[in-house]
Order: sequence, then C-alpha cells, then structure tokens
Amino acid sequence: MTDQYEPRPEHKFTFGLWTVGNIGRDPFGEPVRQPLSPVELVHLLAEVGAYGVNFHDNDLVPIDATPAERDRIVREFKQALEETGLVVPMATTNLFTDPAFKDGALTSNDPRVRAYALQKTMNAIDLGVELGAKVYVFWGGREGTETDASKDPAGAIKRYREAINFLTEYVIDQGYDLRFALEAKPNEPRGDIFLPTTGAMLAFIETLDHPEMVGVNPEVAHEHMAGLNFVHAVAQAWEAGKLFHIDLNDQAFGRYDQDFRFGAVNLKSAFFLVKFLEDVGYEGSRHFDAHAYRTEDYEGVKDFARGCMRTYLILKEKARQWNEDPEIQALLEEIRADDGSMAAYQGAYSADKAAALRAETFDRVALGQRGLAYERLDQLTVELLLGVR
Ligand code: GLT
Ligand code: MN
Ligand code: MN
Repeated sequence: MTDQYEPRPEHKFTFGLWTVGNIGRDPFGEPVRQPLSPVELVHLLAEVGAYGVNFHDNDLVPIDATPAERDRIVREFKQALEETGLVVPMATTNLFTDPAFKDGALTSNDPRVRAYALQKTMNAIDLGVELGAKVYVFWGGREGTETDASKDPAGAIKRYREAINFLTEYVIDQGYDLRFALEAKPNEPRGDIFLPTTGAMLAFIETLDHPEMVGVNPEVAHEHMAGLNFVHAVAQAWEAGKLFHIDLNDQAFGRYDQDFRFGAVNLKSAFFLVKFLEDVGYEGSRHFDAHAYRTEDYEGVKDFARGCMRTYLILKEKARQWNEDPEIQALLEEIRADDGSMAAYQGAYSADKAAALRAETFDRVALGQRGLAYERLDQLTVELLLGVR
C-alpha cells in the first residue's frame, strides 16, 4: 500500500541547497554540522523524496572559483541531477554574505557596489538558466539601513527599480524564459529592509518597465515577522496574478528570524495556507525555505525535510475533508446566502443604479443583530484539524 503522505514529483516540493545544507551557525554559536557538497545535498534531497533543488550562485559555485572550477562544479552537479531526477525550478543571487554588500547591493550608496551587484546577478542568471531555472528570486537581505541618516529611502527605491529594469531587459536580450519573483522581509539582517512586505512589493512591481515579468515570492516567516496574516498576503498576490513562487516555513510572531519546519508553530494558519493554494490550483513550486534545529545531525536534517513535506500533504488531505464536510459546508452555505434581492446594486457603477440604491431602505438594526455562527465554524475547523471529525 502506498502512503498517501509520501512526496511525489507532482507535489513540486523543493528545497534550497542552503536549507538542508544549513550547518547551524548562529550569531552566538559555531556550526554544529559538517558542510555537505552540493552533489551530496542533491542525493540527500532525492533520498527524502524532494522534486527539486534551488540555489544561490555561491551555494553552488564559490565566489572566488576560477572558470575551470566553475565548469567542473556545474558538470558534477548536472550529473547528480541526472542520476537522481531532481530538477532546478528556481535560482537566485547571493547579494548579502560578502562584505562588499554590507550596505546593500542594488541599493548601495556606492555605484561600484551597485554595478558589481548587477554583474554578479547577470552571471548568476546565466548559471540558473543553464541548469533549467524558470523563476529567479530577488531577496534584498542587505537592501536597507540601520540609520536613516545613511540613505535616501526614496532614492533607494529608484535604484532598486533601475536595477530590476536593467535585469529584465538583460533576460529579454538573452532570449531567456525566466520570470522574476521578489521576496520581501521587514528586517534581519538589516535594521530595516526596503519594501518590507509582499504588499509593498506588489505596489513596486506596477512601477517597473516589465511588470508582466515580475511577481512575488512571499515567505511565511517574513510576513509573520511583520505581524501580518500570511494567507491574506498570498491571496492578494494570487488575485493579482503575481504568485510566481512561495517560501514555506514557520515562525513564532515577535521572534527572531526562525525559519522553522513548515507547520512547526502555527498549524491553523498553515492549514488555511495549504487549503488556499490547493483550492485555487496554484501550480508553482512548494519551496521549503527553512532549516533543521541546531540540535540536529544529518538524520535530523532528513527528519526536518520529510516533516515539511509530510505536514503539507496531511494539511492538503485535511483541506479536502474540510471542503467535503457536510456540517461545515452547510454553515458556509448559510453564511454566503444571497436571495438575489441586491443584484440590481452589484457590479459596475451607473447613474441609474446609484439613484435606485439611494431610494432603497435597509433594516440596519436587523443587519446588526444577525448572528453569523463563525464560532461554530471555527470550532469545527479546530476539531477537524485535531482529528476528532
Ligand atoms: C536567505 C533568506 C531567505 C531567502 C533566500 C533567497 S536566502 O536564507 O533568509 O528568505 O529566500 O535569497
Ligand atoms: Mn527567511
Ligand atoms: Mn525565503
């Protein structure tokens, strides 16, 4: 019998090299795990049943590699992909680790740093495309400030725009089949990062030269760090046709950047997220941007990776149950009831419609007195999640 919670390629579960490859360094402690090579990480991901692997340029090719070293590394990586059947759906640039980027990359005050960041990104785009990536992520980890004395925040947005415009033109010029996904985060590693939320990214995208090529890569932990409802951010991106990618993990509100296993903290919001993605038919990668606890060895890293995928699939099954639960569905029907009497006032504005609406009378008190049964609906949801329905 096959386990219904076993990951399969059609689930599109992906991990970054930097996720299962995280060696457990933190600001207070040294690494706790020996680094594995990209080839070893591909095999680890294949063993746990992932579909794809994503990377930053320097997760794969060290920043100081010679062209000959680059070619050897890429050759060996491609061979590991062939052996395991793993694919590379997404790639990105590391514009945050090197000291050159200490004051940002695309928004740095130094024009040489900005130019170097563009050059590094063009090379990294070439690398990603060579390995099959169709989505290119921009996470501006260092694009920000500690003090607003240092940068003109409006000027920084202009620099950001100029850089993304330059790079979309580069992609067009090369004839690449590649879309960009911008990833917001409110803070860490900078005191404040520009364009701190998915909503801010969505507004920024509309100001670009090629908005059709650019969408978002929302991350659970990043919206939660900002105290926001992740499902709402994802829904807005989806509704705008901009959900090009998603970073799944978990995070307690009000804490440091935790990058926990998907579903490790807030199961209920994870449930509504999975339900949303499955209900609307999101077809992109389910990318887990998280890492194992620092307490773990590589067996624990595999437990972490398997746990992310298994929790997603369990929640997917719970979403199916929720959608078929007669009591829940009956409540929803009541909640959404529409007797058609207001149809004349819906849809686009017209002067006649407005005049008719002005003449209508409403029983305001009755509207306010109606109970909505959301308590029952939520309790049914909780009981379903707790496995007693
Ligand atoms: C980094 C960050 C993530 C981004 C990655 C892409 S790297 O680990 O915390 O949220 O998605 O650059
Ligand atoms: Mn993160
Ligand atoms: Mn991320």
